Amino acid sequence: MTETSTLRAPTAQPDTTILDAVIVGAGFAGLYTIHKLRQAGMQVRAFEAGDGVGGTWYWNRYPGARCDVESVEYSYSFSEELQQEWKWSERYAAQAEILRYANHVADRFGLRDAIKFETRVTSGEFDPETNLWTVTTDRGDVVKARFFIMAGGCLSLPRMPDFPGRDDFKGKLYHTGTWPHEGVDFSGLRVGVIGTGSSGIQAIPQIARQARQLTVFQRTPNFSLPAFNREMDSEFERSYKAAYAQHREKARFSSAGIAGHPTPDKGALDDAPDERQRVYEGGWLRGTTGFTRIYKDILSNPEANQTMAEFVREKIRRTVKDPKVAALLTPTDHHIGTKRICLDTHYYETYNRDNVKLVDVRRDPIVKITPEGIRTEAADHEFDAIVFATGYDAVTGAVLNIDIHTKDGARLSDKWTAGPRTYLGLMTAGFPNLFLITGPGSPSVLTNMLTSIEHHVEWIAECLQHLRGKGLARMEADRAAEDQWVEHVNDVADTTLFPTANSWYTGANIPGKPRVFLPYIGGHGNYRIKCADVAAKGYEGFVLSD
Ligand code: NA7
Repeated sequence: MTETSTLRAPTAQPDTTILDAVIVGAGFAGLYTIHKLRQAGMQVRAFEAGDGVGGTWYWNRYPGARCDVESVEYSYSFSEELQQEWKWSERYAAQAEILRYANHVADRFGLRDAIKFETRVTSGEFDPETNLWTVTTDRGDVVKARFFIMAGGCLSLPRMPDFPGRDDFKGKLYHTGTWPHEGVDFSGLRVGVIGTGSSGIQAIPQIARQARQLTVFQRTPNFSLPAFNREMDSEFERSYKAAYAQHREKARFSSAGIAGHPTPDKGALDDAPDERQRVYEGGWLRGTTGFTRIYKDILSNPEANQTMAEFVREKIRRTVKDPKVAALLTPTDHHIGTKRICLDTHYYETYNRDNVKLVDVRRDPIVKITPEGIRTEAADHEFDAIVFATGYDAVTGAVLNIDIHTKDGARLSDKWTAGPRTYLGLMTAGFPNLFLITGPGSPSVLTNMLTSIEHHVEWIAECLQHLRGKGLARMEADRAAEDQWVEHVNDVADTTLFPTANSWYTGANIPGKPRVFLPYIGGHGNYRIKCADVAAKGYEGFVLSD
């Protein structure tokens, strides 16, 4: 049997096809994996919980949902025709447009027939005798494949805090990550929003414009910058597209997978205060998450960080008219950039509206959800609708939501009890032929996800072709290589300020989740070079066998 051959049963039942790969998810990672592996002549099937493609952009339909990476960068680079023909209408694309793009890609490259929709993968079992994975779903599918590929997303398992009484609420409850497809009309309603991360910060200004009364329950104020979103400038688009290949190459070897981010050689304290202020003003007006990269040491030197944090705090104080509300909205408990920095459109201005109220749940904690609304220690708040903008079980959630185990009883959830362990974020020792796209220990959520996704998919596709070419059936991370990588991931994180914040990057948003800095912060470009080097050395640190 060759690597690409398939076994077909004489009758349709049961399905004895041995696929080359089963892919979890049909977001941007899943779609490209289908395409790339099919191009290599492999037979693949993807399972997708939603009834359409798009992943994050399929689920996150809350008002104001928008990407914080510029649309010319937050898009696939693998097809020159695709990147030339697709026209983005705004600098930062809104959810609906990104979802249209995902659908366009699925149609243009004929990917839909590889996907079974409305089907969630529930388990995967590796048989060391046959080197095959048996994958099962909540719709009763049982399929066998040589490789099992996790493309379920880094921010795809929504987290609902377990407030007592949640089921008793008589109004409507929403989570930003599972928003109704038909949309929600908040006109005339009293609305409570819990959470002020990216999702809350994007949704709050939009909801405030519709709702009769909006109350925001904030636990931690976040640093947010104005996005200065605008319609796509046709001259910018033309010149960007003319040099697309160069921009993409720059992104691939940049720190965050974003060509437009600055690459400073100066530290913040190298400039005199006046000059620094000028630099910050200029950066502020550019409206980008690259703001925290204006100086090379913002994310590593507390003193440097403080100069930038204070600049943004002052902007908040100047925008919000009521000084008490401004003080509540001003972050003081973490270094700027160590929780994901947000880009907004009129977020702070929203608190100047008469119909918007802010509750600080650190001083006045939520006690329970009542049939009428939310009870805090100090008051009862009545609502017609409550929006949970409370985030995700990030990076590991979607992987551990599947019962991944081997026939001889090893379970991934056991192995990762004290935090995820991977080699390069791509594989985890003890679970052969299981690949993670943008897994823990890879740059993933610290980068433009599209850059990281394309890199991983291409690396994995090449790797599978290598195995096929050599007649090898099995690949696994070597435990010692994995241990070294995990140590390196932690060491690099510890040279930065990131681990000091209680963020979803560290798992701190989920009670009981081990506190581990989940992504690799050594820079996308460096990481890419490392992965290429590993492959060039015959997949150094992996064990390949037949
Ligand atoms: P985030 O960034 O995890 O934000 C969740 C927010 O919800 C954050 O403000 C949390 O406060 C708050 N939260 C969570 N649990 C509670 C409870 N129990 N009580 C009160 N407040 C709570 O998720 P997002 O969806 O906004 O963004 C996720 C990423 O998606 C984003 O970074 C972009 O990359 C895209 P906390 O800060 O934990 O105190």
